[in-house]
Amino acid sequence: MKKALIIIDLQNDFTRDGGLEVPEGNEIIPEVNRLQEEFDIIIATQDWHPPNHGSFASNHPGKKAFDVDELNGLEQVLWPDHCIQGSRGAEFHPELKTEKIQAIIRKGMDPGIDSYSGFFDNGHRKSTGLSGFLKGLEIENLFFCGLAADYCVYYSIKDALSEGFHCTLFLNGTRPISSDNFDKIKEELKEKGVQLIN
Ligand code: VGL
Ligand code: ZN
Repeated sequence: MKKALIIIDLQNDFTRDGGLEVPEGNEIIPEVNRLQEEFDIIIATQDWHPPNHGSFASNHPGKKAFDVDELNGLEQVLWPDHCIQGSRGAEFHPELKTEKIQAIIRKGMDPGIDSYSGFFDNGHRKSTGLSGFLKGLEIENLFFCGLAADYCVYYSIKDALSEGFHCTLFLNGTRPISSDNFDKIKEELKEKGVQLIN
């Protein structure tokens, strides 16, 4: 069975001093680089927002970061500005090895909807094409790492399961924004048949 490594959003804004820093986010980089040695097919995602993106608290007058609001009918956590297209914060972390990355899927480009998953936007209104791309390569097993464990990694895995992929999450290769949240997510993913390994 063919396998691929999916590296989620390992970008400057999710690491130390970034716009939406994930605690200990930097610690996974050597591990993700090491994991890449075990894979022939490696895909990465990039959160890639326009400055007027509707997930930014700065675009909701009177609201602040981490408030919950609504965006075109969907509940939306409001984030600090992050991963603005073409900015340094949106670049992959400079210590991430990128030579073997075969395809980069950018997401979150529509200002009217957020896109945590690498497969679909949060309303499942549009596909990114990632599922078809992987199926075209006859890949059945996906191995996930990257940031943040409780948002983009989690939603990517849920969509991958619904697309019929067998999924594994490298716990050493991911970190959450909220560890309480991630404890619940780990239980849910285990029940859904995801392998959690170190
Ligand atoms: C992410 C919040 C907002 C992530 C992206 O990559 O997990 N989280 N945008
Ligand atoms: Zn984002």
